[in-house]
Amino acid sequence: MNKTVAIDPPCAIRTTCPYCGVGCGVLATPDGANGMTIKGDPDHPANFGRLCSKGSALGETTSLDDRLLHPQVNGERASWDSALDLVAKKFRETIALHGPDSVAFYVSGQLLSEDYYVANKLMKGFIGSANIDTNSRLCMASTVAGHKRAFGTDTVPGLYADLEQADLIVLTGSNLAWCHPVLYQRIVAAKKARPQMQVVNIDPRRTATCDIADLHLALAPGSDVALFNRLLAEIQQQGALDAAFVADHVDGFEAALDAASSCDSSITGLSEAQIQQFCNMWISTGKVVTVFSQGVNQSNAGTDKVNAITNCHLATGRIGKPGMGPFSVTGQPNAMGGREVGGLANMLACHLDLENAEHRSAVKTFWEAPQMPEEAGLKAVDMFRAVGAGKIKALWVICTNPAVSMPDADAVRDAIAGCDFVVVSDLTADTDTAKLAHVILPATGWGEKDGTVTNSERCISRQRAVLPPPGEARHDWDILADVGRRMGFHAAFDYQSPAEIFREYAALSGIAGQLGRDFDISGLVEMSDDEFDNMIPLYWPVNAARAGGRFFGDGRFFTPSGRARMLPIHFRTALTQPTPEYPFRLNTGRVRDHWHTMTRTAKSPRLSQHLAEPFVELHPAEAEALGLKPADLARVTSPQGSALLRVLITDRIGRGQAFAPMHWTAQYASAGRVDALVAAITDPVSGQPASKSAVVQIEKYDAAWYGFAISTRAPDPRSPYWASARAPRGWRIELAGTETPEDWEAYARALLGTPDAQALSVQDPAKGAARIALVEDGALTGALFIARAPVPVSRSHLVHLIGGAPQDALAGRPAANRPDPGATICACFDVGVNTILTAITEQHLLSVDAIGEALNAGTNCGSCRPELAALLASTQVPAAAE
Ligand SMILES: Nc1nc2c(c(=O)[nH]1)N[C@H]1C(S)=C(S)[C@@H](COP(=O)(O)OP(=O)(O)OC[C@H]3O[C@@H](n4cnc5c(=O)[nH]c(N)nc54)[C@H](O)[C@@H]3O)O[C@H]1N2
Ligand SMILES: Nc1nc2c(c(=O)[nH]1)N[C@H]1C(S)=C(S)[C@@H](COP(=O)(O)OP(=O)(O)OC[C@H]3O[C@@H](n4cnc5c(=O)[nH]c(N)nc54)[C@H](O)[C@@H]3O)O[C@H]1N2
Ligand code: SF4
Ligand SMILES: [Mo]
Repeated sequence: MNKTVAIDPPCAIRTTCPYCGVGCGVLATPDGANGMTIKGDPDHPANFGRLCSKGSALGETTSLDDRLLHPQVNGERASWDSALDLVAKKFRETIALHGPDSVAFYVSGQLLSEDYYVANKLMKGFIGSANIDTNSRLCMASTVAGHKRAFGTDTVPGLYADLEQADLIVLTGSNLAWCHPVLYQRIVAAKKARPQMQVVNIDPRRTATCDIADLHLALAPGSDVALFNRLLAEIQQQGALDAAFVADHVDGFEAALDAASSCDSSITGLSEAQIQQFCNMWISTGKVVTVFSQGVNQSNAGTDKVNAITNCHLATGRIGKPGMGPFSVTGQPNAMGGREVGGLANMLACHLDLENAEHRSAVKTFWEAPQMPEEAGLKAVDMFRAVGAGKIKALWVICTNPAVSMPDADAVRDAIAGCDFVVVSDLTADTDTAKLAHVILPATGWGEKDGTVTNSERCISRQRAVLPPPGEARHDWDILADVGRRMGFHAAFDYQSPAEIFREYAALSGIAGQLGRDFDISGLVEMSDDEFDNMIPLYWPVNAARAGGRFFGDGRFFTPSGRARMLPIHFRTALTQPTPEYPFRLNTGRVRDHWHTMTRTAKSPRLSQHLAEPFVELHPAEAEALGLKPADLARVTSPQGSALLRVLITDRIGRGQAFAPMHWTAQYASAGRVDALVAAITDPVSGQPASKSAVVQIEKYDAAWYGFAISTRAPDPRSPYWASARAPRGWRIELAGTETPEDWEAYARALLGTPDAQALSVQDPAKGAARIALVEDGALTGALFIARAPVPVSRSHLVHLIGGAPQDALAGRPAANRPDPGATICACFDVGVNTILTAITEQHLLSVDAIGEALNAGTNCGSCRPELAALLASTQVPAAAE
């Protein structure tokens, strides 16, 4: 087997980025001080050397300052023996008293496949409950269900190369530029090389991804089904049906067409001309890929949206062939691997179904399992409801932060807080979820772990250890296996290495292959430890019959009949509709430089400058009606909860809509957890929450004062509004409150932890203004700026003064002869918006490349290029209108 590769340069270690499902290869070179230098791996087939802003900044996220280095029981340091004995004892006792379904694991698409496999084996095979679900329920469940309905298996048909070979790429519910940046860059490069390639972006918001779109369809939130149903009807009417493919390989065409034809596409809010243009582009282009992500999945009709899309590809036979097919892009680095190992409560490993007796019995025999549950376990939302109701009495949360990321997050937080016994395995004890645990187990993180992940195109890559495990941290598979042994299952959990687990998994996949399943990597069963160590990225399946490639182009599907299914899809409205009390539809999602609940990206000063506080996007007309001005604060309230967010007024969003990022936690903001606002409404087929369609009211938050501070030390903010972020050599903090403190200097000292610093201050009580600089040993260790309106100082200037000379800090702006760079756009070279705008006008720059030549901006990872293009456009439109 030639599955090895030489490492070059010599001391760089080949590994895989732990963020998005693109799964980029990384060359990491340890620097000997717990950091590393990072480069894209030119030989990795996902990225060919590219990395985005998050991947490039990985070296800034491995410091140990916030890491948990030993187990903790009830807040006290504990030995591994005592902590794991306690976990095993509590789980055993709870099961003995209340049965196996009184315990649950909630795991994550960021676990490696080997970790995930062991967690599943322990719960489903040995504890005998199916109460193991994963954050992939919030992420990919609708796609899984949609794929299974259409193809009889949860399989992405295509490859990334299809995105380069397509003549039309339709992106729906995907902000690819920010969420899968390297894939986006591959499309940008392909489009440049073949300008005839066209891109359509379907998203209620005008996102950065629109930069490459020939057509942007700002459809009404939740209305994708109506658009794709119309497309199916047009496919039939315009004679674009692949009748032979449908006759030979597809069931359900007539019913699907009937449903589609009766659907009213005006629900989309798009004009007839726009709809026609879209349908004509799609129908007239053979090589079309439809890429979809959370705008599709996270909906009460998520599975239906997926099938409305697969219907169109099946009807035209445009699937599994070069340059064509439906393409679900996965979110997490191992979202796909999790689906393969059976991470969801209704799955077994290797695409086997828990509720299929033959599959269940095959796995039971293979595992020599004492018992197997016969029915699916609780899906995430129901699981936390059962925790809240006291039905689940022992819960183990691994590699995910549900107190922040689950819908109805306050209720989830309270449920966890009220649970009899909670174990959390994480890198840090500071997450909103870990703070509620009885036992916190220190896991190794990216850069320390070893194992495999599968990306969006079914490519299995290795994550490799670059650094030693810090303190007493242990690998997730090792912790799980140890608990399995302590619960009495010695032989089944006697693993010594991830390679051993991988081989067992590969062997099970061979059995799945014999049962007719597609996930079969039995060709890797014989892999030695060395071969596992040196494994190069490879595509499944890997068995005697085939290696990698596309699925379904041959018309062979994995349903009992071997034929694909088209489904009758009827438009269903969102379950919550705006009301006079809650008039706004709240959409939620991601920003370019943060990852989920920020436990890693917020450690990087570079990544923290792009968007440094939680915000809500609102249309200018809505802001005006609410009396909101730029940079005001707004109280956003839903029937579930409330948040306090900075207002970002923009016409990128439609009337009646609002958008807020999902990232902020109680660790970084006073009230920035947007999932506190999201109702726990789920798709009836997949159980995936509708995270993009909360209803909210928005009102101006009348602060008596606003503040901005910088500090070398972590701040201790107490005001009703605060948001903190890392900055070079320290922190930056936004503040606001309703009660004005009497003594701003005392306030600043308490906030910034500088009781003994020398204070320089300028105060104007009549205007409610104060500027205080705190100096220790001649260096500026803190500064606080207070005003009655949002503080008009230059943040980008001030963050660079932290720890430096205190002179001029009180001015809050650069001297008149030194321009203010403005908010960071290019994170790699720290180039601000004002610098870019000035260069564009003064140097008459006409392209993103020209900006790069002048300022370096956009020339490293390229993640900011869509924003550079938008700045160019903003300067050129008025000129053109003159
Ligand atoms: N920077 C960054 N990248 C990430 C992540 C991250 O945290 N940060 N997380 C990763 C993960 S786990 C995931 S799952 C992916 C998610 O990747 P994406 O799905 O691309 O990201 P989101 O921002 O959640 O949502 C995508 C878009 O759906 C749109 N949308 C909302 N409602 C609708 C609708 O009804 N119809 C349509 N057509 N669109 C709608 C939103 O406006 C939004 O722009 O990103 C991955 N990549
Ligand atoms: N409103 C709204 N809510 C959403 C979404 C949305 O679009 N809108 N998106 C949903 C989606 S798609 C997703 S994927 C989820 C993500 O939500 P979460 O999974 O809750 O978010 P993360 O911050 O990625 O949590 C990962 C945790 O694991 C820890 N960790 C990292 N590496 C390791 C490791 O190797 N081992 C262990 N044991 N721990 C580790 C991290 O420190 C962190 O605490 O959020 C969902 N929630
Ligand atoms: S696109 Fe960025 S975040 Fe995603 S895997 Fe590649 S480097 Fe990592
Ligand atoms: Mo996700």
